[in-house]
Amino acid sequence: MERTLVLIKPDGVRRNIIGEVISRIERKGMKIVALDMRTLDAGTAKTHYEEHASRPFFESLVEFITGGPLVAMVVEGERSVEAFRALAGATDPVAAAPGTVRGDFAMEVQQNIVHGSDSTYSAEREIKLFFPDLA
Ligand code: RTP
Ligand code: MG
Repeated sequence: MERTLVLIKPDGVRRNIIGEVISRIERKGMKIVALDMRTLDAGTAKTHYEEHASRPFFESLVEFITGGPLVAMVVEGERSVEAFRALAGATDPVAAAPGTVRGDFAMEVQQNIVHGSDSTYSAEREIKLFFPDLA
């Protein structure tokens, strides 16, 4: 069964929509197999977003993602990487379709509520980073 790493970013936690996001994942038919609330240190945040290290928004992204508690989850299901990305919607919430998490709850590209791994390869790397003890 395929696994993906989902984050409810600090903006989602601040806005009290943890339950809303989890509910959408469960309603879709995916299973939460690990879950933890934590505040990321800068090192973990930089490793998580290392593909964006040279982008102009990197520093600001690290500041945002470490700026408060987030919820990290491992979500399991058939094609869960693609399935969760579809639930999340486009990166830019203004362009994200209504009915998606970002389309329904966000207006700014950085504060876009959720993260989902973008490939099975990324999922494996990110799950190891967030849940090193998970079997
Ligand atoms: P994520 O990695 O968080 O699931 O989001 P994504 O794949 O849809 O988007 P990605 O390109 O990987 O960007 C990672 C996160 O960086 C922030 N971002 N800011 N122009 C900007 O200021 C900008 N572009 C991206 C967003 O929080 C995005 O989700
Ligand atoms: Mg990404």
